[in-house]
Amino acid sequence: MVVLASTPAVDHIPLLRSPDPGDYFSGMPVVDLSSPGAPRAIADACERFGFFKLVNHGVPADTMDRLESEAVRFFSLPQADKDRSGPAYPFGYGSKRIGLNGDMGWLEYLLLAVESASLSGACTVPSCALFRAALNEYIAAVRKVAVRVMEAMAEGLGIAPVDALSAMVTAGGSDQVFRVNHYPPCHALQGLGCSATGFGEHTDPQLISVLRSNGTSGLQIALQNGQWVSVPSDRDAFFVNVGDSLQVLTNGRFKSVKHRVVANSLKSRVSMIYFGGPAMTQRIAPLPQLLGAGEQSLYKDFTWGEYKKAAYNSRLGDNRLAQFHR
Ligand code: GA4
Repeated sequence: MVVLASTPAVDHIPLLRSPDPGDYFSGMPVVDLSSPGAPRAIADACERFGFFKLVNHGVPADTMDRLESEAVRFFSLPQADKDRSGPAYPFGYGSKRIGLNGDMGWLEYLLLAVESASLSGACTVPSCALFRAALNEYIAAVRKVAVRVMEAMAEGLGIAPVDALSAMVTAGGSDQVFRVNHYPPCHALQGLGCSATGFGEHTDPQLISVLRSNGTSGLQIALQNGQWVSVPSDRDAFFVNVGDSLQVLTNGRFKSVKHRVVANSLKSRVSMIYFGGPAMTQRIAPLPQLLGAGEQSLYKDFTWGEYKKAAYNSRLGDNRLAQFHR
């Protein structure tokens, strides 16, 4: 493993090799949310990859651009100002440290709580009114997209009611998180043929994650054969991930996708991600409508609260679902 020479602010960040350019994800499923074929295409992509690109989602470019510029403005503040918005846990500004168990990445971020369709009142960060307004407008819009996608998933799976999945994130007490990530360019690595880990490989514990980024690439996903492929960036589209909880609800039919972010040596990457999770007491078990005759759950029974606790006790790259397999 190569390790960056340490500077006062930068702890040791593990590096990884850049993939060959040929490793771009050529077969990426692209779903048009406005098309009648969307439910089938979404279910198919979730079964094959646990991941797809979503276009014609209806969120105005303005809503996305406003949040991006507010985020860029925030991350350009002097470090001392940003640190006043920390620590990241339970919610706030964080830099380089991910989670509570020693994971590191070449990024800074804001981790924010969502209540219903906007920032939770308990989340006093960020304090800037314009940034908060941009976040609230974006969160309301992206959450609607997540709900429409989950309804389409139910339709694609052929289950009723249509809100069998989406009701878990719209229910009172649902555990929704929003994250704004900034991956600064890692100039030190320019021309060295390797790149810094922005966010190490992991699966998302929730049901669904909806990501939007600026035009800088860096996101990579693992295909089911273990091959890593780079996802070409598209600032007009969303990228949707199946999370661990949705894998369990579908008894393994949908796959939670392993993904990671590699920092660029020249350009900043800014991404914003909505994570839709259920209420703490929600039981996470295969939906009865999806179990065939005599089909057993592949997983032990657990609640989202139990799974979340286990996730926060784990390292980023751990296979968190393994301990819940029957
Ligand atoms: C991955 C998905 C979300 O970004 C997140 C992450 C969380 C964190 O950054 O605090 C976790 C990670 C994520 C999974 C395992 C634990 C918790 C870091 C970590 C090591 C906010 C989430 O909910 O789980």
